[in-house]
Amino acid sequence: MPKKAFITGINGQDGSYLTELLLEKGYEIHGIFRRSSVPNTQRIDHLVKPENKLTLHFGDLQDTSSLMQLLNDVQPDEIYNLGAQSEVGVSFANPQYTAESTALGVLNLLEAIRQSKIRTRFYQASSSEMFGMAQEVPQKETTPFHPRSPYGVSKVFGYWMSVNYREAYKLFASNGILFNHESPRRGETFVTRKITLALARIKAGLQDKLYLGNLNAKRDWGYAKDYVEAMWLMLQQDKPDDFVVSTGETHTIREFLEEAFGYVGMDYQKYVEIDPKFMRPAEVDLLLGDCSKAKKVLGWKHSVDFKGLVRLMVDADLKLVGLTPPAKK
Ligand code: NAP
Ligand code: F7E
Repeated sequence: MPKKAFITGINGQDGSYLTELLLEKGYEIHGIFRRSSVPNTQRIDHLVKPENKLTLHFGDLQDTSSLMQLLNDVQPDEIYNLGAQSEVGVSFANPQYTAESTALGVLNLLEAIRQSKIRTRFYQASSSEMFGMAQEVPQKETTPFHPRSPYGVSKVFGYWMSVNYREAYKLFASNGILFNHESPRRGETFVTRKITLALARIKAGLQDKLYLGNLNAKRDWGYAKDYVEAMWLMLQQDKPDDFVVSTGETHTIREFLEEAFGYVGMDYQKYVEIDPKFMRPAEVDLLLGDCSKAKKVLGWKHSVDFKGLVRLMVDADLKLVGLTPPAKK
């Protein structure tokens, strides 16, 4: 019998890479996605084919009774909770909505598991945003949390709920504390993808300027495809636990701009303008992860570094607008 996985947020960046990984491993996959007035499954459409054991169900983390029904029907061996309102900037504009999906959504799913009495393993998509105003550098599993946004606060709630269900009900629940991870499938409003897409459009003559906010914040950016492997590894362990997943390298947004524009022989300063509307009411200035525990216990390590990540994202967006990427040296 193939293992069964249930994925929330299956049509998001990570959901699509995780689905690919689990299909390669022979899993039967069930994912929930939300009804939308326009198509919203572009990231996984290529996976919907007869030879893949992939079923998409309409569902929402805010609809506990449907979650319970689905879990009863599917009886998954593993559950990956990737669904969330995941944009930090948007969470300041819509704090209640963010809390309902990103915080209470976790509780709804945990309760659906508990009440349906299924035996399963649970992965919670926790975030480096929980460290927020970082209390130490680098950040590891024992670093205290100090979230700086409604999104970060919601993720702290989801983290502790997962720990609580592990302790109270002996649920196999693990938190992946993932630092920023990006890819050509990254949403177009996150800063890395916003930069690489704008760069490609500027090069193609489709856009003149790129408007950004704070260029001084530092992030530990990795490649999403590497990071979904860490999620899977966490659920293959003998016991549940919490793990930081990161590259151990940190760079400013300005350095990302220099690397990306420099790669195609352009000077970002000619194109980038600061628009205060992209500044956040409270910023996370510096994130840098120490993933020694994931390396030691899971045997995980990243395969793509900062420069490699920038280049693969620029290459993909150049192709998207019909341009040829620079020749590899
Ligand atoms: P993403 O591309 O924004 O995907 C989020 C997914 O959640 C989308 O499929 C979205 O569906 C779905 N969703 C939103 N609200 C939902 C709800 N109420 N019920 C069910 N599904 C809902 O995010 P990602 O980058 O793949 O990240 C995956 C998870 O990891 C998220 O929980 C995120 O917060 C967390 N995380 C991400 C990073 C990162 O750097 N990427 C780092 C740490 C943690 P729609 O398309 O319908 O909106
Ligand atoms: O911002 C700055 C912004 O939105 C990164 C999510 O996946 O990773 C992500 O959260 C930095 C911030 O990602 C713009 O102020 C400047 O300092 O790409 P971002 P994020 O906030 O780090 C974590 C780990 C998650 O869990 C989240 O789900 O870039 N910045 N100018 C800008 N950011 C955006 N979005 N747009 C700008 O124009």
